[in-house]
Amino acid sequence: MSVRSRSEALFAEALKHIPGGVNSPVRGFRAVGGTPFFAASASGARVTDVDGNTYIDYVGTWGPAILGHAALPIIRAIQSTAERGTSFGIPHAQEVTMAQRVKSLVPSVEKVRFCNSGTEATMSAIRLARGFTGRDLIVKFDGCYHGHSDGLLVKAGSGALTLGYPDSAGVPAEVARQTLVLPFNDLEALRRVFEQHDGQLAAVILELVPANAGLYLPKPGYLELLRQLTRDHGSVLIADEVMTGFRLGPAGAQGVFGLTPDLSCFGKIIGGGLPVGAFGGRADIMDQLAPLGPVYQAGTLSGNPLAMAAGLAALDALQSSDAWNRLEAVGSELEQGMVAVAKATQIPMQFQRIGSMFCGYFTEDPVWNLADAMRSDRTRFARFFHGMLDRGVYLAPSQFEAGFISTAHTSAEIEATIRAAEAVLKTL
Ligand code: KE4
Repeated sequence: MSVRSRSEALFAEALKHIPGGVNSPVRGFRAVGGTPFFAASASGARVTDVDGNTYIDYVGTWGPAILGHAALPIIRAIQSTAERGTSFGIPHAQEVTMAQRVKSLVPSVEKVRFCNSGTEATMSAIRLARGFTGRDLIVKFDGCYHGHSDGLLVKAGSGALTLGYPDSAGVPAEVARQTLVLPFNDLEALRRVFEQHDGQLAAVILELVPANAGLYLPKPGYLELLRQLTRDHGSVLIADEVMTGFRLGPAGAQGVFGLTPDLSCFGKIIGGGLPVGAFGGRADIMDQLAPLGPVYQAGTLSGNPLAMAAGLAALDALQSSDAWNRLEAVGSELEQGMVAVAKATQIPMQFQRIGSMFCGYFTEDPVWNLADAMRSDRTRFARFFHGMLDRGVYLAPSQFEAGFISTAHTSAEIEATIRAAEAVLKTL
């Protein structure tokens, strides 16, 4: 059992000043119980807490740390950029370079705008789709999380689901009514919503790989039907790739599934760990944005030079190596090991993975949607989480989050993780 007395003291102090002691709910360990540890430093595949305990990290600051923590190219890019100023609020070359880079990697992006979070990206994409179509209704899927803007905090995933209130207080009923929520992977529900609201749907927004209720995949034909229906009915198809973008491959999940959305949202990796968001896609839609068009969107720190430099350093490192293939290989090694130890210990676990993203559900059957995910044994998950943490492995502190592997994770980390899992599963 790791000693975490300094984390406990810090958390007690944090609770006096910050609601719930955290600046983002899912960090608070509410779903798994216990006190969150406080990070002191992180390097490569590991994070070290203020009590000196070191953990193999499968959260990776929720996705940005695809190169592992404190990756030298990113650190150097931030240092050298900061010496010339940390923010201008004036156009600068790096934001043009980053825009060119995003377009070169994601063919569906003809124009792109940067902002400061995934929430801003999806909120802005929705406003843009409404401005472009002149329609109000949007469709999302239960369990999908797209950040915390009012209209998207309806049957949301991630922390909202983890803490048990996917419909947040404070969202006006008339706003929530503009958001229709469907079960994911339900072809009939898709057809029905377009029949019932023909000509009224401004947009459909989705995670192509829902990873805020754990992680599950689109069934064969599902994305193709969605693309066909949105095209036939003049609705904007928005792919939320804040987590999957530049992680599942150079063109993210849309590259893996061969989908061409109208707009895409990004974040995380393209900031190299600094605050960032982006949304982009068809030029005829993007050009509706101010100052060109009537849809307003803005941000003091949008295109911040430090975030652009850090993000470009991350993309340079990914593109100049065999990173995505290595992430797939290490992810496959983890999956094979976890499936084997779950089988050996006869613990019902569905280990679901795509590339370097994964989730282990404690349930007998495969998970294809939120209802399936809700059938998993979260009490068992909480015990597994703490057992792994005590053995030096930090998983996402919620059943309704995905895990992330970085290029800093090697077979040594995977083997240590599998050994820890085998020991913990025997205690469940
Ligand atoms: P941010 O506003 O947190 O930068 O991004 C919101 C967002 C949008 N879209 C998707 C698919 C996302 O996963 C997120 C945020 N991801 C969560 C982790 N599941 C952030 C962790 C947190 O809320 O602290």
